[in-house]
Amino acid sequence: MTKPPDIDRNVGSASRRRFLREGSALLGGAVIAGGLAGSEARAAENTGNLPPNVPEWMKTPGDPMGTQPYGAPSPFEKDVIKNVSKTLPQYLSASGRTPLQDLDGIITPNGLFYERHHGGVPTIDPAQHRLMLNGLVDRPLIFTMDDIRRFPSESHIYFLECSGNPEYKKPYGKTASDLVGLLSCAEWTGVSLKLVLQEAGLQPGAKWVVAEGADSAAMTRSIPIEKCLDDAMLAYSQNGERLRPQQGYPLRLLVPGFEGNMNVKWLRRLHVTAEPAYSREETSKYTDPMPNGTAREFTFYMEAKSIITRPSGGQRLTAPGFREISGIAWTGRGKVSRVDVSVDDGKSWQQAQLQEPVLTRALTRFRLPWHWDGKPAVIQSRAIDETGYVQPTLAELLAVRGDNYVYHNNAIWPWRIAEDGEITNANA
Ligand SMILES: Nc1nc2c(c(=O)[nH]1)N[C@H]1C(S)=C(S)[C@@H](COP(=O)(O)O)O[C@H]1N2
Ligand SMILES: [Mo]
Repeated sequence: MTKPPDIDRNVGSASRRRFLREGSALLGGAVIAGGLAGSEARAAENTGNLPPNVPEWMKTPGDPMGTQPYGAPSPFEKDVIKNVSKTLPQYLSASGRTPLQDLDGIITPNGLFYERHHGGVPTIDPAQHRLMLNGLVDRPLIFTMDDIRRFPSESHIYFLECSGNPEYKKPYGKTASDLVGLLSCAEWTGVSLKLVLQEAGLQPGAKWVVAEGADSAAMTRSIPIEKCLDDAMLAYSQNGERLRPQQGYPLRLLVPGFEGNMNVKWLRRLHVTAEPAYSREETSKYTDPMPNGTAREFTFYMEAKSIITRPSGGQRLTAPGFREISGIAWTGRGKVSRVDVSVDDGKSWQQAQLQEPVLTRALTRFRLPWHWDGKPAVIQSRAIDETGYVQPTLAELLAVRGDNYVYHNNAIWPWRIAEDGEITNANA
């Protein structure tokens, strides 16, 4: 894979100013034109809520405090929900995707955090939950949740992504959520796993920590000791509040940048060993058969990836003019160092602006001002991470891995924009 040429940053900001001027003129025109014809405007007109009238919601006091002791989104946002497959059975082995195309910034609200589970979502009483730590340690220990919370805490913003995102054999989704919605990002609070392991004392020969969940799947994964002594953590909170049941309440393992599956939820046991467990999830699953008959297993890190979330599949551009292209990029290897965007089907690329701060193993938002001329276009983004790795096209990925595998698909996802503004998946 070749590295794209560098593009002068100043070009982007100069054209941004121009686009904004043209865009606001155009937008003004569109609002006036659509104001009389649009059905939304008609409905508003009927209720007399548009200027110069005083809207009805100003004429009486609003709802009293206390009708909603735990806040919820506006009823007008009722369609911003998890994307649950209607064709798959959604009980024991289930997934719900984050509606990435409807979100801004980099943090996923807890109610929209993607979920993936293999044995349903257990209802765990934290008072009866225990974490066992045994195997190659000096002192086997059992922790209550109170014990865990007595350790010094830390908070970090990390993304989490399922490595079946999307599964290779069905890259035919319509929306950003269909394609890469098994991806979310939160601020996690918990305790460094290293501290907890030190409390028990690691014995020589300790090379792996086998983590087991307290769900009916008893989902089990082996984590290399280097990661356990680095940035791995035991998390009990997510965006400031305790974990949601779907995210592993009351305690989950977080191995930042590693494939989602290794982040064992409802964590009940850490077994320190010399060898990996070769559990189901690290042999028959989450392993990629290669064209030469071997298999890639224990791949751990999620490679650099990005997607344009706005404008994106399922949305429609209503008029030519200024558009901000916005999307997210991430890499399990550290920080995103650059995102390039192409608006001409990959013929040329421009450097997008990265929203600060750019954090290690967190989502990074990128933006590029754009003027849609009303003609058919293919837009796409590619992420480059701090190791120099460049996100591949689907064709490049297939050339290396063949088409006989389902996990770890980090290909570029281009969107096709038709003349009427309709946006579809250009890889499908
Ligand atoms: N105990 C347990 N841990 C689990 C799972 C599970 O089914 N059981 N699913 C795994 C998979 S496949 C993924 S992608 C992530 C999903 O985390 P989330 O549901 O919080 O998004 O959790 C992992 N940890
Ligand atoms: Mo997963």
